Amino acid sequence: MAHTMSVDEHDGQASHATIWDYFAKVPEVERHDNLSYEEFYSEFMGRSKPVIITDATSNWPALTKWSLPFFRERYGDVIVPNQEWNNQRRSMAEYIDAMMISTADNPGPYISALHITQLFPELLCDFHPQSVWEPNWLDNPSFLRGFPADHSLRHTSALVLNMGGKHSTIRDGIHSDDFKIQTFVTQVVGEKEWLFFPPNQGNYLYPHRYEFTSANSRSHVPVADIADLVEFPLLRRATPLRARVGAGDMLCMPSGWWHTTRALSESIAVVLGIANRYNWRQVRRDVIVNAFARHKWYKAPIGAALYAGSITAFRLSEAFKNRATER
Ligand SMILES: O=C(O)CCC(=O)C(=O)O
Ligand SMILES: [Fe+2]
Repeated sequence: MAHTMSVDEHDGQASHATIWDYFAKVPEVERHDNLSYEEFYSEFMGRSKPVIITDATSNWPALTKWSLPFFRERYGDVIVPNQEWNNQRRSMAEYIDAMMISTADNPGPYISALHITQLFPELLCDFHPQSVWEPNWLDNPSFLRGFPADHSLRHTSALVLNMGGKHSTIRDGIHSDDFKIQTFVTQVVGEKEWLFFPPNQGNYLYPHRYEFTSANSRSHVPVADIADLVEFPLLRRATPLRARVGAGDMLCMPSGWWHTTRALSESIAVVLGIANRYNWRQVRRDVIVNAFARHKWYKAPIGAALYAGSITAFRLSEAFKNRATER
């Protein structure tokens, strides 16, 4: 794929307000239909290439049923967990009202990781699980058996909803998903833009070092205002991809890709993160780094070794059980 931008092209332009302006002309993520399971994994996930699948959702009832008003009417009283707005917990009605009046100058909230099974179980009937979502080792009871029940990796694989109003953006800014999962983000309502940076370009993105949730997975680069590139000179070396997704598109993100998003209209998406043989090495490495970061120094090597051993044993037993199908 041709890379389009040089440092000089950037330098020739006036000051750049947002990261979207700065990387306005970069290659697009490929769009495909009619991919077999094997093609999908060998050509894309297995080669660390993001892709948009355009024919995954043709018979999803959600596509004609869901909207922000639909959620406000059905679930307005639900208190939205795990996010805060002015240090308070708010209801779906309050969030959605603010999303409906979101503007470019005054963007409304963007909420993510709303657990579908816990909050909106009826909606599980409105979409259809995809064959490429399997196998998901994070759901396998033998995965990390014997380790803490509240290990955050166990919550990482749930089906969740992300939603926001026009002009809103994901709060985390540029990040890569925790534990190096592979992520499927199916756009159900509205249009959204994505910016993607390959896993090995993390150092151009000024990552936070050793956070406890996941190693190095958040960037210090301020998405909304990068006019002051003096502070982030390495960003000039990054070679991102862009994508624009609409209702029905399933975006498939391989392990470790850095990304950020912005909603071009009101936006609702179904998100699932998984682990399987295509990303297990990255997941294992991340779990080990985390175990080191979490434990006191004298316990860290033992904790990390136990995790490493457990995941390796799990991998071997899966390989043995599935030796005929290679899944
Ligand atoms: O805007 C989106 O739905 C993507 C959000 C995202 O990157 C995430 O939830 O990790
Ligand atoms: Fe993400």
